Amino acid sequence: MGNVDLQARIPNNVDLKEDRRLQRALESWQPDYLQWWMEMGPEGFQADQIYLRTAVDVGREGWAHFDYVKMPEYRWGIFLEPSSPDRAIPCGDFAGQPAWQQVPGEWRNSLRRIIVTQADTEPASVEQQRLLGHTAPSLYDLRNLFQVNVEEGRHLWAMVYLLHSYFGRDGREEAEDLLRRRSGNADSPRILGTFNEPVEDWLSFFMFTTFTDRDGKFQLLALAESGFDPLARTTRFMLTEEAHHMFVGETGVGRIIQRAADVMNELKTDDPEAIRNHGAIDLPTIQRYINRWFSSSVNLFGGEISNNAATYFAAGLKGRYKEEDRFEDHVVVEGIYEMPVPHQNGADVARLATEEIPLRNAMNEILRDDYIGDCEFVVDRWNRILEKADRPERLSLPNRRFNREMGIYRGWSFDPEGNPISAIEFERRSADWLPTASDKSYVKSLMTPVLEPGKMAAWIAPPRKGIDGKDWEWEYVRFDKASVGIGLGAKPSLIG
Ligand code: BYC
Ligand code: FE
Ligand code: FE
Repeated sequence: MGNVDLQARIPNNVDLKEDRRLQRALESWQPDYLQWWMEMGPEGFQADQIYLRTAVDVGREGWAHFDYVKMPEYRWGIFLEPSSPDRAIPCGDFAGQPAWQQVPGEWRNSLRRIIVTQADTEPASVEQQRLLGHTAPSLYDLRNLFQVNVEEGRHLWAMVYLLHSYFGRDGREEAEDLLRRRSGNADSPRILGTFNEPVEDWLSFFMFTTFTDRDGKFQLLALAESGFDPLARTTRFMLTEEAHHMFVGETGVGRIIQRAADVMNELKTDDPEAIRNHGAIDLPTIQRYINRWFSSSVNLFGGEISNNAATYFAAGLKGRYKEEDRFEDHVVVEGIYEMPVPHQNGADVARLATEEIPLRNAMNEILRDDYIGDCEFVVDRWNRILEKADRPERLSLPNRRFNREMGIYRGWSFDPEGNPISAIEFERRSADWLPTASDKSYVKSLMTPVLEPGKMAAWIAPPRKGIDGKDWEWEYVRFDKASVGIGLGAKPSLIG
């Protein structure tokens, strides 16, 4: 593998110029990608100068280069972590054998399917977020949104490189289909549930980048343990970018909580109506958004008891989080996972009975455990904000069984503590637990753009610092004079 070629049409560190066929295939996909970006990428800001970081190297230091760029001119590239020549398959039936540098024939379809599923989420998230720029609370936040968007675009490139490079003709067809499906489209939706749900306001965006991008983190961590070495190496580099997405989400929600706490202290009340009248978002509403986006993201780990997951592990296609460091037994033919499984109870309330599931079949649930643990840390840090503000209120994660649409808990009702309840009871309480129409319309009513340097919307506290050593007040986006006024509504603060 060569050094980084930044001058090439497609920047890369995979010696693309040595493989003319592959280079031609990717260069012919590139204009389709750009067309998709113009149609489905951030609406209304494509001519503006955004202060973005671009990947220029994969080294521990200095891989990121910051500068103003117009998004369509962003240098989307292909970057893999360096290979280690003696890497072995970390887990499953072939643990210890040399890692695959080519696709193992027997698992070609499974591997393609994993890569396509991963790939599909990347453009989906860009589509879900495409209108948010119009309602950004500040230039700092606008810039962060676009940073996330261009990097999700690069993640699509990372997966398309694998499809083109290792899966021949069907890989090229899959790559085209990735630009054809559309988030939320009835005829050709994106593959996984959460990626078809609208992200219409910034509270949802910050919840999405906290909880849904964090599913991305854990799925990528599982793929980083793949015995198929090119997949492991590309996902390892993607993880370095993912960290920023979760930072955007966690600090975004944190700043909304901060603002709520400040207003409660100022008004000396916790009455949601009073908080709203003061233009902030009350904590019960924030809790309902946590419940909604966490429960949706928990679905993304697949079924609790899964033959697919067992196959992926056995074949060494996916490992566990930190497979090499955290486990002794990497083959896992023995061992059980004790799982509460719902049973019919005569009534429509589930009866949970513990069942012993062979570990390999519980791999989705094992990864979900790690994910939930990580989410708990996030909520702890949010609660520290309340603690520091001398507030008695606390936020929490709902139980994993709450509000599920995939897996063994689907079709049953549970309260946020995970207790089985009837569907009628769930219905009766759902306005306490999930965002209501009035929550949504209140949050939407706050979404008026603030796009002048140094200003911040009133429903969210400013961040402690900005990006790349700058203040948060800095001009992270420079609007193209010619386009101001064209997308009216988009940049009202600049008009007149
Ligand atoms: N929605 O054995 P099962 C990210 C399907 S996020 C709809 O339970 P399996 C990002 C499943 O395909 C990370 N369908 O599941 C974040 C199967 O279909 P078939 C994305 C679902 O296969 C933010 C059936 O249900 N990466 O990167 O063990 C912004 C039963 O399958 C869902 C990956 O997902 C769902 N939620 O596990 C940008 C990694 N869940 O066979 C980016 C790759 C399951 O009946 N994917 N199904 O047709 C995988 O490893 C696995 O496919 C899954 C599912 C973990 C998703
Ligand atoms: Fe991604
Ligand atoms: Fe992400």
